Amino acid sequence: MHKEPLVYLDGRFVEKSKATVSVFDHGLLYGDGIFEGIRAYNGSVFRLVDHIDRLYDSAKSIRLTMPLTKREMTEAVLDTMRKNQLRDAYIRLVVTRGVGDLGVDPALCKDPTTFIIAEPAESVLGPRELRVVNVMVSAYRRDAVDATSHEIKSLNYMNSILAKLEANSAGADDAIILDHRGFVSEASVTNVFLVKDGDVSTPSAAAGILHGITRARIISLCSDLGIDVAQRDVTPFELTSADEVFLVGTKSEIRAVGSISGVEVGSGGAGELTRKLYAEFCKVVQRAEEGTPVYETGSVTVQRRSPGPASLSRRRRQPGPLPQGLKQ
Ligand code: PXG
Repeated sequence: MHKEPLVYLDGRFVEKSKATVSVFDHGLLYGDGIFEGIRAYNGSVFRLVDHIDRLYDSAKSIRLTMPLTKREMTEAVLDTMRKNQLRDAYIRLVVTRGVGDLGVDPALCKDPTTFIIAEPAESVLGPRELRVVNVMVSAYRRDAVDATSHEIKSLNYMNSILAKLEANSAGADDAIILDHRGFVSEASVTNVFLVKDGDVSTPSAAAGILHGITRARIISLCSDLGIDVAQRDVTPFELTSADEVFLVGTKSEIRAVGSISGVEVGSGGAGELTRKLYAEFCKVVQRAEEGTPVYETGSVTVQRRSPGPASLSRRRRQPGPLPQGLKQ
């Protein structure tokens, strides 16, 4: 057993205290990089294929040439879990533009820096009560889709940080951020849903949201329950007059909104549908087939894809099926 957690850093595993990057890394100097925040539940990395796909979409949009194939990146995530003997974890996967000279030009950087941190994390789902949070509407506007859009999961989080600071000083748990038109976008690190007269809505991509993986799973969960979710423009008025509002994200999971800028939402507690979705989501995350298994592949149904490079896990005796839905 290692004394210190091990961090994946550019193809090697290094102890946490030694896992450092250069001060000339453009991820630090300019926020030039991308990341994913991922959870593992009960030995399965939840929606890992979706996270890897989103990471590579982000990379493409910032013209970052990834140092690993999707398959190798997936294995690096799983290996990080294994090296730290984790089953329930929060994983941070970061790829920066890499070390370069001073100067914003990405062409100054030769090789991207990749690191993966996996820490033990207990889910707040399940045994604990659904949390109710009080939020405010931020004075900061979400970056537009033709600006530093949150559609790209980049290392530039100042827009969310400013909104969070504002919430902190107002004594609110979080802030709802509007887009440049005044429609609801998202909260600092979660997507927003509202329920009115049984109809469920969530802001669309046009509002500059991150294409949240929890959001997508909640939409499909609603569909399984026979509920259509409208992805549309949502006004701040609609939020305060909704029966229920809730926030979803990998780290925060599901949180009910009790009030918005001092105005109570519904009865001020968690609404009926929010509770129902919470109960269902608690079950969803525990299902191995919802993610990519860390320690075995034999016991779950996985989608087969064509065999890839031979550089796969040393732990697997044979190539075996690719993890859930994995593309090259
Ligand atoms: N919107 C934004 C802006 C986010 O950063 C989400 C929505 C939810 O997306 P997922 O795919 O996780 O369902 C995020 C989530 C944190 C933390 O500490 C979370 C995120 C980023 C940074 C920190 O909770 N991303």
